[in-house]
Amino acid sequence: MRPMFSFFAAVLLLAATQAMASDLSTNNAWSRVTMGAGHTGAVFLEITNQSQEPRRLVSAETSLAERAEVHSNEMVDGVMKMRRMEEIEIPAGETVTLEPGGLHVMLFGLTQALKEGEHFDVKLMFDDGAEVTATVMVMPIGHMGGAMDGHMGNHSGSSHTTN
Ligand SMILES: [Cu+2]
Repeated sequence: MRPMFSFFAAVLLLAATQAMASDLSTNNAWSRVTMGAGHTGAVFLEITNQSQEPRRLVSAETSLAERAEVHSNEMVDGVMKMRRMEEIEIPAGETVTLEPGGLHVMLFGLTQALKEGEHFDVKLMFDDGAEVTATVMVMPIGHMGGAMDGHMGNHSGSSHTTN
């Protein structure tokens, strides 16, 4: 019995070590062009939880904004309203997508305008103490999808007519 027990203990330890290293990841982080300093912005991305337990996104921060909050968009009496979330749960083994019209990371008090083609880092903090840094691509106004979707096509006519 004893060697068998040690074997399982070693497997569990290994699994735990790997989980700590890389069980939360992000993909396709993007934001839209904004106006200048003091304005707000929103970050959208996919968060994947490869662990065996649910994880919760509890806060975020970036050097480009005074404050970042986790928000949802909900219909209240026919009107779309933003609400601050205490946390966003990422179920075990699943991916949650923050996207326009739904969940997002809200940036308050931008230190500068977010300009198309630029990128910046946002740090996401989870309830288990994990921190994941996502690189956010700034996409044109009106962009709806991920950072990679349609990125190539948006550079052909780069005049400033969208404002
Ligand atoms: Cu918001």
